[in-house]
Amino acid sequence: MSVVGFDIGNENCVISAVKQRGVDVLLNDESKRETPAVVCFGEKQRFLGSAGAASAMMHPKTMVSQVKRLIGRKFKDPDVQNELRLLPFETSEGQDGGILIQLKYLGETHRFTPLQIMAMLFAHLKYIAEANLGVSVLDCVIGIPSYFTDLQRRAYLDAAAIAGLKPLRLMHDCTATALGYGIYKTDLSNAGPTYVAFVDIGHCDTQVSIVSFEAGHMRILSHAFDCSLGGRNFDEILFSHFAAHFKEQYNIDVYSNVRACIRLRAACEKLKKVLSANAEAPLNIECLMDEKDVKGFIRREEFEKLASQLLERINIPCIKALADAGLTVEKIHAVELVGSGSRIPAITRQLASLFRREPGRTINASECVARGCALQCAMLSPVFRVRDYEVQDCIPFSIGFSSNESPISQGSDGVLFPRGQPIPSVKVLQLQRSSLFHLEAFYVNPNELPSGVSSKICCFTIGPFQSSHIERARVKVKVQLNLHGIVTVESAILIEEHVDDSITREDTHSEMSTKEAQHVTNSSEDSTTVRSKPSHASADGRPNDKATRRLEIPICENIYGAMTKAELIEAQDKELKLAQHDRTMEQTKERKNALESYVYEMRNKLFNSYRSFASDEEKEGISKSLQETEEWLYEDGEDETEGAYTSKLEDLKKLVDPVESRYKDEEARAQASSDLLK
Ligand code: ATP
Ligand code: K
Ligand code: MG
Repeated sequence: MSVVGFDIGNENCVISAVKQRGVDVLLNDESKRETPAVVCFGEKQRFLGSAGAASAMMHPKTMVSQVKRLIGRKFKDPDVQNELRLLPFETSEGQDGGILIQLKYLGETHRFTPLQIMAMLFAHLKYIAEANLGVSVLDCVIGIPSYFTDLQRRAYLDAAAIAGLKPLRLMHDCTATALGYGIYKTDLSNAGPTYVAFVDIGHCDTQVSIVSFEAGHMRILSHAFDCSLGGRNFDEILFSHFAAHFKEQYNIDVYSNVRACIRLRAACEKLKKVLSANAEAPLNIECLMDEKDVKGFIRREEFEKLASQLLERINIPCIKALADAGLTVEKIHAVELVGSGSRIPAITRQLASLFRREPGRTINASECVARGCALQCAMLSPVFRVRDYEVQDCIPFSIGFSSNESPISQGSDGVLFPRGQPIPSVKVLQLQRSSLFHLEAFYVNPNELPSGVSSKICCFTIGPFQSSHIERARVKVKVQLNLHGIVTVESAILIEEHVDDSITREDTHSEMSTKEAQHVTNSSEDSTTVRSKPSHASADGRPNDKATRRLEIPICENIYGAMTKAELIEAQDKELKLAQHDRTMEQTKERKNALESYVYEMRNKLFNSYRSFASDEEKEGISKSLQETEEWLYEDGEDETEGAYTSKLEDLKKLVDPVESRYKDEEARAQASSDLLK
């Protein structure tokens, strides 16, 4: 049993695990702490993570990256269209309006949703974790941006299910960072809460959270974000700068050449990193296009000037987060800057001037999310003991409910879970209904959402059921905002009051029939029982004039744009086949390598240690076979099956084994006589 945290980036993924002596970051196959978020479809197999990034240049059209930005989004969303233009792979619109990634692989055209690609990535990260820990990994906590919609959260859960993972929680990135920061903090003041601003600048986005820390407890006061401001925007500034420069100096238009674009972009990203540590940096690319080598140069000040608008944009989510938390900069005790995109020195200066204090750099900027997730996983797992520490997070979007087109709530807009609502939360709705009805969950305020997001979340069908007491049938619906930040309907119960007809009395909930509905209970966390007054005795103490019948009503959810159960099973099946194929290819490579090494090893031994144990005839025969096998490996046997390599190896062994056993016998004899002499 192990507990693992995953930070899935647009660019890099980090895996962390809680071990006996603390929280560790796990190394991948290349002994790296970060694994590129890349899935590449090669000629014969998939290459995932580092291997995917390494083979990207060879397979530009089947190199799939940046799926975190695409998952759970609509093809027609203008932002998505802009994204897709920058990506080298082909896409189309799915039947549900989602995105399909289209590519040729193993002689067939395949279509994958971003969710399926994400599942491949999850499976790869799971494999890395298992290889490291030596146990199977199931329970995990996965970091997500706070601005992820309900659909995107569900998509992550589905992707995890395809990969064979069980997320105990999807955790907002900054919350994970804050947990790692707060849980071991011992220098908190006793004079009220300590307020800390966390700013996370990644590859594509910026997230800001204001967190209140007290002993044994942390509470997220607000989340704000800019989902299209990250490290890559700074690359883009350099890219356009040099593209214009090269046009002028070399008369080449990089925009017209996909490969040149990829190479220049990669060079600009490198250049940006160099500028983080140096005052100036050169740019040299050989044979960029039209067989021209290009050279460039930029000073840090010049870069900062070009990027000044981007730098200013960082202030916006910070100011919003402060406002939502109801705090001014004077009240903030510390600012912590994380995410590798924040390594640009000018960003530190920008934030220092906004918050009027130097941002802290005490947290490991690239590993904090994964570490926090691993800690949370340990806290949620029954097999680990972690110190008691309460994490209270909240949602950044207001969620409303409506039924039959009219909002359900005290307010007129239907808000059930307002922005800032703690997760998890439960609310109980009381509705006057006597047969099947629908409940719609929706985002109340489009201004809170990233652009292009539909305000519809899902539709719950409550029923079928039928009450004969139309006037006196109430339905109690328990709605949950769960630990992942996803809305679900947990239960719906029909409550029928059977009234003695001879007594006419006011219905205690009559006001509800005029207002249609209202929500009643508002319990913060886990209310396991639906609260209702026992109704066998009336309020005025008269004996049982009514009896209550309770009936559980079936619930069916229709999540707009989500996978159906059948689709999920099909996707699991497909992933299984693809993974099996990769494994076969890996094993084939291994068998081929084994045969190759055997040939070299035996040729060497035949002329050295085995020399006096084989007759000339044997030597000649073996040599010939080794020679033939080697030639075969370079020609017909270049691309053979696992079985073919194995049987070739067995053939060779049949020839060599008698010689080898004579040699071993002799060795054993020599050893025995040397032991005797001792
Ligand atoms: P996201 O959080 O957007 O999903 P991510 O988690 O993969 O993405 P990070 O790994 O935090 O993102 O940051 C990647 C970004 O950091 C890239 O844009 C990269 O160019 C940038 N970066 C890395 N090192 C440096 C550096 N030394 N100076 C400037 N930028 C850097
Ligand atoms: K990351
Ligand atoms: Mg990140």
